[in-house]
Amino acid sequence: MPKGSDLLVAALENEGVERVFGVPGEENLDVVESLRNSSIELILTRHEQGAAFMAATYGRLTGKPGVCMTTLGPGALNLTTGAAYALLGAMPMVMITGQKGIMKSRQAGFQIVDVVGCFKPLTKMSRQIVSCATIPTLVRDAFRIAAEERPGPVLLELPEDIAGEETEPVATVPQHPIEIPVAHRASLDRAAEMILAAKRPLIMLGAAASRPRSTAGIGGFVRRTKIPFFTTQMGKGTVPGGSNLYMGTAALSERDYVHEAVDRADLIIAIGHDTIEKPPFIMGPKGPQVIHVSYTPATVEQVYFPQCEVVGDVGPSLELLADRVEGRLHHAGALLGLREGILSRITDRNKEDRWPVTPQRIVHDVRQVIPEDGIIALDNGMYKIWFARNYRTYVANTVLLDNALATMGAGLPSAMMASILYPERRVMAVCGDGGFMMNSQEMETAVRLKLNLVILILEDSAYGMIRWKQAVDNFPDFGLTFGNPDFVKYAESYGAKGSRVTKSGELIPTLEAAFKGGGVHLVVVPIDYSENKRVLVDELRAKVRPLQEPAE
Ligand SMILES: Cc1ncc(C[n+]2csc(CCOP(=O)(O)OP(=O)(O)O)c2C)c(N)n1
Ligand SMILES: [Mg+2]
Repeated sequence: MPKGSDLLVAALENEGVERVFGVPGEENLDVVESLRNSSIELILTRHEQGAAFMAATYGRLTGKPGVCMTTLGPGALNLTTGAAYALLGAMPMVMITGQKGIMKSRQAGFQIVDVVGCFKPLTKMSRQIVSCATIPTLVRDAFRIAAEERPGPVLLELPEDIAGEETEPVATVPQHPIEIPVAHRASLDRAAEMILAAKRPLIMLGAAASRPRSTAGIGGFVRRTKIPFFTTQMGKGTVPGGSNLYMGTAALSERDYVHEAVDRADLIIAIGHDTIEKPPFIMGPKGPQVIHVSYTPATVEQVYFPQCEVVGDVGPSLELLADRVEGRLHHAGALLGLREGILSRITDRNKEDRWPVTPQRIVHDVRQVIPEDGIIALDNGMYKIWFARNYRTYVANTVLLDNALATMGAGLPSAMMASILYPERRVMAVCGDGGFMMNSQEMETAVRLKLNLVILILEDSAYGMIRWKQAVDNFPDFGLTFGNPDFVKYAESYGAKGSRVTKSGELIPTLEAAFKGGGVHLVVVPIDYSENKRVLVDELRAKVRPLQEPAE
């Protein structure tokens, strides 16, 4: 007779799950045994956070929920940051946590916290499984809820006595395809009218434009309308940045060079914008009109209140919108004249030999060694702004960054997931010396899995982004510096390779050799963060004047 855990694992197989990431506890041992007898691989990580970041990234890259598993109490609580990462980032993920038996209580309150309650505000659904008979339906529902728009995490708690209970066989619930409705004709007509009336239109690609199902239809819309576009940090790559309509990426909310175009636009077609991102521009009373095109309605915020919404399956809806305006747009390229100026000022000083290396040069050099389909996964730190702003992308989801929860510690695990999914592509994690150390133990997982992965560490011996903000706000320099391990020896102690860059001209050859050598290779390079103030504060303040007063 099957056990509850067999039903759970059969239901996961029914969902096409290939891997479960996690750190099991004794309450998960029946599930571990059922996994041993299944087609699903159990990937152990060295912290539950790593498992959650990997599962969430699987969801982000495939559109199908990634799965992670932990024990009760302490293990489950270590999933909270990963749950929030998936919730804010709209990444489908299923978390399975253990629990003490619910029919008898032989250990009183030992290790018991209300995990289901804890995860209610961090998930789309958080449920305890209370009987074997409901396992197939609950699992089907969990996967469906996690994957449907807006995607996100769900949690199923499986108590150990239900997991170990022998039961009659219960059939799995078959999957069926879900079609998303296309936007209503009236909203398409209204949007078309606004686009036809615009004198200086601009397209913005946001986070939901990067969903695997989004990308084809959006490229078509940009090509057919010939309206120039910019992206948010999480919208990079959906339409090639090499396109002659690319105006830049809004890494700051205002007063960057790209805002010279944004501030002059009279209409912004915001495709897939999700207000969990740090605002790419700030709507004010006198600002441009905004059309919100996405799978779900806009969230109205002080800084984002679109006047028109086109809600539905993004690709097909945009096709219908393009049908209405194609060939009738006389001002499509009105803002294109600003393009050269914006892009050339961004690449300023990106070949300088200065030591330590400037952020601009690091972005430039990384681009040289990453082919168009190669993937960089960023942790969170000051360099994220430089990469978002300066790194040109050609393929969707080739810059994995988190401008939603913006947590430190996800860079390495998300790169590991990309490397597992795309073993033939170059994958690099880009981390600060602070963020890397938050999940550096996953180096062991990466070595054990024999991944090919380069980890680039930008060393300033500080929580640089906060130190920068401290300086910008005129606080004294205090409390934000630290020491580092010898990163080369640290990598070697894991059985990985390690290299230190000692002059700026060495960065490209060191990275190139690291990729060619294969395996896990950590490269550490000192970074000169004086550029943060020189460019992102002084230069922009002097050169970019907003056309309108920003909203309060
Ligand atoms: C888990 C977490 N803790 C704290 C922060 C706040 N924070 C944002 S960036 C940053 C500093 C990052 O330092 P590092 O990784 O060394 O990158 P750097 O800015 O120095 O390049 C901190 C502390 C955060 N985003 N996430
Ligand atoms: Mg740092």
